[in-house]
Amino acid sequence: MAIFQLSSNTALLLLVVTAVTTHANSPPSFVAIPGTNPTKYYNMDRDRYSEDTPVGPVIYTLIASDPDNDAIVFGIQTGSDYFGVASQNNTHARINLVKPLDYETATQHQIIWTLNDGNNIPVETDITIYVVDVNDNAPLFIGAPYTVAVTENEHAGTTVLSFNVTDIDSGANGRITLSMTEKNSTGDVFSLSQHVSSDGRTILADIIMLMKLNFEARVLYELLIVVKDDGKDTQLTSTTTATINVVDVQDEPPYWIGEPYIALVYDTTPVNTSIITVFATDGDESQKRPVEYEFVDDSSSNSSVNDFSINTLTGEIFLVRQLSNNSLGERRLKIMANEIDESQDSNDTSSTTYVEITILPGAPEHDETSDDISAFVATAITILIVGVIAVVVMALCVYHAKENV
Ligand SMILES: [Ca+2]
Ligand SMILES: [Ca+2]
Ligand SMILES: [Ca+2]
Ligand SMILES: [Ca+2]
Repeated sequence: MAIFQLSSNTALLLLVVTAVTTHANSPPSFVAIPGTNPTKYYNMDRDRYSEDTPVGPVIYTLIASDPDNDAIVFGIQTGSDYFGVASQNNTHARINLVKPLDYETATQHQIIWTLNDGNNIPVETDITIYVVDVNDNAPLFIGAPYTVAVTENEHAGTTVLSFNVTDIDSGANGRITLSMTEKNSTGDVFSLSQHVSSDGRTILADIIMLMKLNFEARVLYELLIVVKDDGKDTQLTSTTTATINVVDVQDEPPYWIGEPYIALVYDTTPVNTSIITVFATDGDESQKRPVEYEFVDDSSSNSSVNDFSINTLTGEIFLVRQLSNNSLGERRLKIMANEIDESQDSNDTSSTTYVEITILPGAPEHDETSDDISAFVATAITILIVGVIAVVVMALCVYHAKENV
């Protein structure tokens, strides 16, 4: 019994000694920010940082305390890819960014801070910080610049080009508007139709042809397209071009070069003489078909073509019959140029013109008799002049001879 009493007293004594020599050690914790309700702490929780916050400089100072005044070591268990402890002392840690924030990559970050007093298991504090968007992305034309080919026989109202424009920023920073102007505009040939997404950040745009194109009038259109976001502080724009190449189709007849065609012929002009040449060329400039020529009967005019022939390939017109006094006057020959369509995939097209031929009385033929007379007269005049001179010389000689006598 005595032994038990001693042991019991000894145990009590040991307990008292232990309580005096080893007190319980409490873990550290973040310090509350005065006047916050609900209470906030100096630990960055729910703070917001703009995505253009610079990397390096201190952005926040954590403050913690330890009931036992142990030196606190701050650490980052999660989130060290973006955040770092730049420097620290026993109660404060200065935090900076080690990588740029990017709202478009992550709108928030989880960080687990650790507070280690060296005596307790490190205290973990899980916080969230939020990234604030800035207007750091210009709107983007997907697949730009744009080039399309449009055949000139496309109907008005056809959509010739569709494209997407988008802006990856948020809110007003990503809300975009689109406009289009035509370089060297001669009127509204194209219009822009826009289908805007509900958040305003994506536009599906159609370019619609308001009128039928005409390769022979214009082969190229260039549209300047501008997109602008609605950024609060700075607005960003992007520009691109849409090139519309007009593709020729066979839709033009031949046209004549060198009109009007007027010729003079004498009724004495020899047969097979070339009178005049007509020339026509396909109006489809990029794919000219060859043309053939022919006379066309035209009862409405004095168009007797019997005296003439035309070379179907060259358009050269010849006299093929000897004219006479009865032929004098005006002739009006109607001529057609026909496109030759070797592919046979469309109808030939043609154009007509007129050649006005005036037939005059024969030009004086070369007269050898009159040439002989002219030569005779000239010779006689020459002889007469020589004779007169000889007589004058002889008279002067006689006069001088008499005076000398
Ligand atoms: Ca933007
Ligand atoms: Ca942004
Ligand atoms: Ca043609
Ligand atoms: Ca054409």
